[in-house]
Amino acid sequence: MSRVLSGIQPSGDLHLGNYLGAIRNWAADQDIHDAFYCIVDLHALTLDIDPAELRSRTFETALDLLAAGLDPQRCTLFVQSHVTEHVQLSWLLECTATMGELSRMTQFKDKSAGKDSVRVGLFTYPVLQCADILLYDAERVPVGDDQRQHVELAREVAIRFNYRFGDTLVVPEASIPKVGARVMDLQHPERKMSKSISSPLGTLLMLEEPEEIVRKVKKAVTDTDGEVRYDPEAKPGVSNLLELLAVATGGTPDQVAGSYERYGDLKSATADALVEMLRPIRERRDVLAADPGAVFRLLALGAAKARETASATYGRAAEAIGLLTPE
Ligand code: AQP
Repeated sequence: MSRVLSGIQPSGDLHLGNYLGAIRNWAADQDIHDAFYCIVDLHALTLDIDPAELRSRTFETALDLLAAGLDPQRCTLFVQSHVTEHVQLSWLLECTATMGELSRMTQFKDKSAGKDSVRVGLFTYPVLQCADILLYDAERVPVGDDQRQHVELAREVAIRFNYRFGDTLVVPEASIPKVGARVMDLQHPERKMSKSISSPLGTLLMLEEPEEIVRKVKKAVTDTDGEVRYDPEAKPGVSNLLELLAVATGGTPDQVAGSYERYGDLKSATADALVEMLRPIRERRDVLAADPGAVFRLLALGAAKARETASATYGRAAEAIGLLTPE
């Protein structure tokens, strides 16, 4: 089985973009790949986060992932900071990456735009992400479209490391879903739905109450031409709804577009389909939340399992780059 690795930041409540762009595919991959999934708490430190809040969000994210179908019997689920090799390998890779490469990262440009002071971690976190991926010899990285450039960086870093220090790191490839790869904000359909950008009415949470799903979808921004047609460029709002309905019902956006003539009907059908898709996740989440000790135990087992692979890869990389191997 080929190895897959992906991660998610505990930077807020998980939303539909996280679920459709990533987590749903992670759950499907568990049975056909050797899957490693990681809650990347170190990445969340690049944002303004309160310590107590970060701790509780990390735990809540674990609960959410389990509720969304990740099963520690079939995958390795762990918290990034529990496996110290992430930071160790990241430093080795930072010493091979260039300022030019990191300055080109569009997420860095977006997140630093207009700020007087920008943290070093915000600039270098794409290298930590390279370490996350490369530590596990991952061949595939299932992510949403926004992460394409970061996975490309991991490829370049691995290729260059292998060229300079000998064959050490597995070169990964991004795996991006055909539909749902970029779920857009319902109020600002020109930008992606995101945890860290506040847009309460534009963001549909994975654990959203059914009435809220209906309310938010009803208020979603569309356009004035009144035609139900899939055209993300000209009709971003309507196309976003068509994508959501398509993933929730298993069709394509063009196919589902043919069944509706009015925006109101499209919105009702989309809201109903999303309520049904998310219902089992909410129900499982309630059951899991009743036994927090079990979740901590699963995370400890996951970290121990992850460490086996991570320490072997780090050892290989440290030796290749010329660090003295301890006796
Ligand atoms: N809108 C989206 N559509 C499809 N996939 C998405 N992902 C994120 N947003 C969308 C995918 O979810 C996984 C986890 O990414 P993340 O933790 O970076 O999620 P986020 O919601 O983007 O969180 P933040 O804190 O708001 O992060 P940034 O600052 O990156 O925007 C990834 O596979 C991602 O592709």
